[in-house]
Amino acid sequence: MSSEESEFGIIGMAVMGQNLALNVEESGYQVSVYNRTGSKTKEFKQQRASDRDIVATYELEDFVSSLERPRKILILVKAGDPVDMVIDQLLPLMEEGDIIIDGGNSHFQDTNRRVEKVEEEGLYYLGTGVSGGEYGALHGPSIMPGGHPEAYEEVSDILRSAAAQTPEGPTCEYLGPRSAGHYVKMVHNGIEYAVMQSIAEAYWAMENLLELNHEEMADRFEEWNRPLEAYLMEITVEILRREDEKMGRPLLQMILDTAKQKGTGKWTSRSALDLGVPTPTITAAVDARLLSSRKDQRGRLSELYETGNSGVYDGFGEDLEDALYLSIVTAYAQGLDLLTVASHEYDYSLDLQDVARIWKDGCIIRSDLLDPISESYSDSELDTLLASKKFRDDYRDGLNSLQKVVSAISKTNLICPALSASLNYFNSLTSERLPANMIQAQRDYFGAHTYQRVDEEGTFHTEWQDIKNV
Ligand code: NBP
Repeated sequence: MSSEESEFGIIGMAVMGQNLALNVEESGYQVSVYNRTGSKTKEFKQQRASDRDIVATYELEDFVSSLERPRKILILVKAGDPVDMVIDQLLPLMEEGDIIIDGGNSHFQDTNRRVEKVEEEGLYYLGTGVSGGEYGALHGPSIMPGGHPEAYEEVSDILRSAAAQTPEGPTCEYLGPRSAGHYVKMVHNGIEYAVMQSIAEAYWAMENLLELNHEEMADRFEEWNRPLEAYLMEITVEILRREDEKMGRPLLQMILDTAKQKGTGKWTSRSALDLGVPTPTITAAVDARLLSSRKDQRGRLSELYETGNSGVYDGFGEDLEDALYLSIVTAYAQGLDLLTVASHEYDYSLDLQDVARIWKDGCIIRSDLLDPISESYSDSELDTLLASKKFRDDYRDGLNSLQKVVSAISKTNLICPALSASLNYFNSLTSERLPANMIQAQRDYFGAHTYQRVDEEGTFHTEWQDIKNV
């Protein structure tokens, strides 16, 4: 063990913990590491960290006492109960002013509870979203910290040096009190779900309607991604080009069409519903994964119905690019709208310009699109991206393509739930009149819920039926 005390500690030596330990050490800090299963720590120290200033510890007491005060401990264990178990083990060993950072995908309400518990003991708790997967953790993730600002000041230099570095600064910024960081990370993941689903639908239409091969599809996505520089588009290109070594054909063809989920998309939709914020593209993406998982049922039902793929028309391919672009923009618009409302509801005081800036690099939804998004939010009055100058023009230019693509795909048995949800979201939000007058009337009819009128203030009720004669 090193004779000096470490400046930073990490608990959890799975993918994220190992890579972040190497990253923080690379930034010039001595790091102590600990994992419940000691053999993983040993293997890490002997292999990846052999020549690094990383102190491997095998007892939690040794780990804690290897750290300088105030201790700064990043937990990167499986989200849920393991985080509580680690906190319970740590608290008796730590001292006032020490800082626990939860870097996992914890639910924001769990983070609120943990902040309260840890702060009651005189310590600090920073709920901190970390995105960028394995690669980001090693080379510079997007880091979304929330919690007590004084505690953040203590760890700011370390986190900012580990984050991705952009011309506008590191992709790590203090976001707000309590669970602000984990809330932003949750919504990041919700947007991720919606962008992934939109891309999957474009791929599906290209393969089945345009009948392009995998290389041709990769070329198109690559071309479409030039102005976007979006990580999810980049990996789509690589995925389409990857061959299955065993079968000598595109690997994608050999991958089962059932998508799993860990729950962060569902959390986003659920929170949006709780706060009364429409996020239909994100919810459509969650539903699409659920539907995909019904593989057996899909197989059985597909035999009962005719299929037809007659939706293609001249110019469909060009329109598909615009449709995908608008669906991606709409995914960000919905996520940012949710953040606006959540910030107000939970007193996070989020700065959406900062949020967009720290998503610019190091995370799964990184894209050059975040530049105009961040610029749009320099207008503090902006309530939706749909109203910003830049995106208003984009919607005007591309809307017809999105309409034609959704309409064409809808004439087949192919699916486009995210593209279609984006279109309906746009149409709803830009329609001065909606058929909700009928909903009001129906509610009043069966439940005497009353309604408002267009010509008079107040609430009204109509006796729609003669109860005595029903
Ligand atoms: P995992 O989520 O796979 O968790 C494995 C780690 O949790 C191991 O170190 C394991 O220790 C530890 N652990 C468990 Br399981 N139960 C424990 C307990 N009761 N007490 C102490 N330790 C326990 O690791 P990961 O994929 O590195 O992710 C870490 C966090 O970061 C998660 O919240 C994840 O959602 C989030 N995240 C992951 C990614 C990614 O790309 N993987 C990206 C962004 C965020 P053991 O070795 O003793 O079993």
